[in-house]
Amino acid sequence: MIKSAITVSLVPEAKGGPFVFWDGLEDCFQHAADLGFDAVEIFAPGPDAVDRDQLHGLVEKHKLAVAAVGTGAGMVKHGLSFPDSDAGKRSAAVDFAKQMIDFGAEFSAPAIIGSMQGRWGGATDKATAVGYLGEALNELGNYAETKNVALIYEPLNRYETNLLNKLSDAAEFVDSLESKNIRLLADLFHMNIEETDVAKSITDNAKHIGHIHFVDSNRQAAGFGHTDFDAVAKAIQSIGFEGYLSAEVCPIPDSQATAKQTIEVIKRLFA
Ligand code: LER
Ligand code: MN
Repeated sequence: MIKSAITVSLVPEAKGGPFVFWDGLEDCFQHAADLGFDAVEIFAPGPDAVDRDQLHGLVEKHKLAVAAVGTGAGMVKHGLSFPDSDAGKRSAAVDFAKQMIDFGAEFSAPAIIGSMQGRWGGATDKATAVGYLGEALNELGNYAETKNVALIYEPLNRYETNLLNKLSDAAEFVDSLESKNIRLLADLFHMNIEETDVAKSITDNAKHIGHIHFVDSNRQAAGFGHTDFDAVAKAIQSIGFEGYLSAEVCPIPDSQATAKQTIEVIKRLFA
């Protein structure tokens, strides 16, 4: 069954970023439950930043799941990425991601590798950077498997990474790795920039997709931009997707309107 999720950022440095709620876990869980979401996706500053007892309590109280945990703060807050030319920083990046996997796994939630994939440049050429990324994903995919969660890898648009931008390139890349525990994140905003046909890319890469960032062309809530959501929803249904449609969306005009619009569109399209 398709499930819905809404995002919360606990990272002040990410202000202006595509997260719906910004006022803490309690506020987000309350709104998510009131609106009828199934889960919350958490963007946290680090593995120790969240009071885990509080989070277990909120999950229990509101009967909501944790859909996924983002690792982007590793990059945004700590400057860590897998292709760093400094070996010490590469290994710190992998350690950070492992701790985020541990955090997510405590809530049966996968960790997402997005911004931490970094970029090539300077002392590091593209092939070397892609090699470093592959080594990290492989290690993290195997590590996540021991914790009974998948690892989610997210290709980003060209303005955020110069490594892998399209779903099909990312699919080929993860197929070349030894770990078979890596699923792709189809972020409809990045895909709007990079793919020729978003719906076709979803069906073409069906077996790899484990998570969806459900967002319109302008990074606002579904229906506030120009994405053809009838075609996208048809593609998502045709592949038998059973993961989360998670609203990683800018809160424009505000968090409440964004969340309400998202859940209404999901209910209409996937009734
Ligand atoms: C960044 O643009 C993004 O889409 C996030 O999901 C990456 O962590
Ligand atoms: Mn995303």
